[in-house]
Amino acid sequence: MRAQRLATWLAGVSMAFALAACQTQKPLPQQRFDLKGKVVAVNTGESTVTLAHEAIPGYMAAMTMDYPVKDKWAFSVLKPGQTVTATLVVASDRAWLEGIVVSEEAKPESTSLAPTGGAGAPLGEEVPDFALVNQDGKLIHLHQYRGKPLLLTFIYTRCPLPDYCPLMSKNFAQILGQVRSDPTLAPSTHLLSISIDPDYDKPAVLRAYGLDCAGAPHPFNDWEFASGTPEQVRRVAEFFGLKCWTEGGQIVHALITALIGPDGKVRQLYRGNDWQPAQVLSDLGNLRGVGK
Ligand SMILES: [Cu+2]
Repeated sequence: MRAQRLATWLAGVSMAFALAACQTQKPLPQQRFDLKGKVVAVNTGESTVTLAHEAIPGYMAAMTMDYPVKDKWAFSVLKPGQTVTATLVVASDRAWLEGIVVSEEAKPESTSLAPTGGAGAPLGEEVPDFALVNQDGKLIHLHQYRGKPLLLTFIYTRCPLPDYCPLMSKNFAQILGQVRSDPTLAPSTHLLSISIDPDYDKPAVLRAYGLDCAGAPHPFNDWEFASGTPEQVRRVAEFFGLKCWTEGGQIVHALITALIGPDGKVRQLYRGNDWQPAQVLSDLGNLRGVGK
């Protein structure tokens, strides 16, 4: 374990030198922060660890999120309930943990931290007519989008990690750009980003965020940003199997994106953050003519 940490550290040092050498081109893109928190879940298949961590002063509030971990040993050593320290590395388009050290073993009662998010709606399941409130403060219902494909995801505007919510919004912007320029997709695709931080993401906040993401001239015609009461958001999140709840004031946070057909049924679920816009566009293309 120690050898691996040393190797990681050395790799970091040589990278710092390499970056310093070409500093005339770009400023140092990586930031590193000390992190302390509790392991909530170990997601071996996704190579991530769900961590409920303390605040990083000046950078991010205490929260619970999935973090990529590159050290393979971590997945046989880490267990829910352990207290760990680590370095959070934030590069321009991704973030991950390095140098994880278990500072305290799990106490028996701490297993109650384990996430309870369900498996999510099976493909083909009809999506209920969930009600939400959009960026204009207007009540929306999911059934109003029937007759066209609906692509929805979950975000929150304050999310500071570039490969989580900001990446989802970046992907959506890319998909929207394609949809708008492809006459076979354009008239009939709607995007919806649902905030899991309803206390902070009021319509005005979502509107400002959406203007940044969706672009002119009619930013909200084909991409809306919505939230609602905590109960409304919880019900939608639960239906799609999003691991998401608050605990001690912290946002618990995974990622899921869903493609709903014109018939109002779940067509695809894209979990995590490694799905590509091209994949969604191809799935959208396959939906052409369905349910008309
Ligand atoms: Cu996020």
